Amino acid sequence: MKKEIIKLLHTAGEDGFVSGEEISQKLGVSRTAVWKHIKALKELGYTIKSQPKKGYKLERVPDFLLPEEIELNLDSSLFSKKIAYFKEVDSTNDEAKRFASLGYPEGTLVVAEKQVKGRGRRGRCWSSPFGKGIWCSFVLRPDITPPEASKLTIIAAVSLVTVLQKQYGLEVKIKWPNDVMYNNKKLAGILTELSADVERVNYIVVGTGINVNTQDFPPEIEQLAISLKQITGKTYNRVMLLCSYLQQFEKDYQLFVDGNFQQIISKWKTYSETLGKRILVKGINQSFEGIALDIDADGRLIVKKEDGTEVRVNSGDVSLR
Ligand code: BT5
Repeated sequence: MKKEIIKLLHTAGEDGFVSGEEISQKLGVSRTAVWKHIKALKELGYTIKSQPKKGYKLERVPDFLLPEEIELNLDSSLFSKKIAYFKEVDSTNDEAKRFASLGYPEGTLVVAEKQVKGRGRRGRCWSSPFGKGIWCSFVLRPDITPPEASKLTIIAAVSLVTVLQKQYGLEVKIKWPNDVMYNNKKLAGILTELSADVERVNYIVVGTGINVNTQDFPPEIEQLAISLKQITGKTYNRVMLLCSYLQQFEKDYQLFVDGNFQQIISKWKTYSETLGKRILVKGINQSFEGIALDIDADGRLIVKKEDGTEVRVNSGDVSLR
C-alpha cells in the first residue's frame, strides 16, 4: 500500500498535491487509512506536506535504499520477489544466506545502509558506512557445479562496469577477479559465496559493495579506495544506481543461464585492466609473478610465469607490478 501511495504522490498534477479523497478512492481504502500510511511514510523519512482542502504533496524522498523506492524504479522480473531492508546489519551476505537457506527464491535481495561486519574475501573487512554506499546481496539458484560459481563474480563485475561506463560515463576497469577500479583505486568489490554439495550448487549469494557518496575512508584504506563522489564531486542517487546495476545483471545473468557465458567473457576482456600486464598473484599458499595473458572460458586467469610455464588461476589476489 505504501508503494501505491508513493506512486500517486510521485505522479501528482501541476501543483504537486493529491487529495486524501483521491488516494482513498483510487486505492479503495478509508481516509483514515490513507492518513496512517502517510504518517508511516513520514516516519520512514519522506517529507510530505499536508494542506487542508488540497491534500498531500511529496516534497522530498529520503536518501535511503528503501524497498518502496527500489520497487518503483526497478524494471525486473528476477528481483521483484523479496527485498529485505536494514538500516544496520552485520553483513548483507549473511542475511541473504539466511533467506536462501530458508528457501527464499532466486532474486531475493538484501540491502543495508550500514554493515557492521561487512566482509571481503578470506574474512577481510569491507568498510560500509551508513548511507554512503550500496551494500547489497542477492540470492541465485543456477543449476551449476561448485567450480562454476566464480563465474557469477565475473558476471556481476561486468554488469556493474557496463552501467558505470555506459550510463555514468566513468572510465572504470575490472581487476581480476572481483575489483572495480578507477585510477588504480577500488570503487567496488564483489563477494560471491555458495552453499553446495559435491556435485550441485544449492544457492549462490552475490554481494556487492559500491562506494557511492563516501567522502572519507578510514586511514587504512584511504590510499586504496575511491568513491563516485570523490571521482566527479557529485552526489549520486543510490537507488537509481542500484536499479541500473540489478537490471543489467539480470540481462547478463540470462546470457549465462542460456549458455552464452562467452559473451560475458568477451566484455570482461574489454573492461580488464589486468590483461597484458605484469602481475603478482597471491594465492592462499603461494605467490608468483608473471604476465596476465588471458581469461579462459571458465573465467580463470591465464598467467605466463617467469619460467615460461602457463598456469590457470582460480582464485587469489592480483596486483599490478
Ligand atoms: C572484496 O573483497 O572486494 C569484496 C567486497 C564485498 C563487499 C560486499 S558489501 C555487501 C556484501 N556484504 C558483505 O559483507 N560483503 C559484500 P576483497 O577483494 O577481499 O577486498 C577487501 C579489501 O578491500 C580490504 O582488505 C581492504 O583493503 C579493501 N577495502 C575495504 N573496504 C573497502 C571499501 N569500502 N572500498 C574499497 N576498498 C575497501
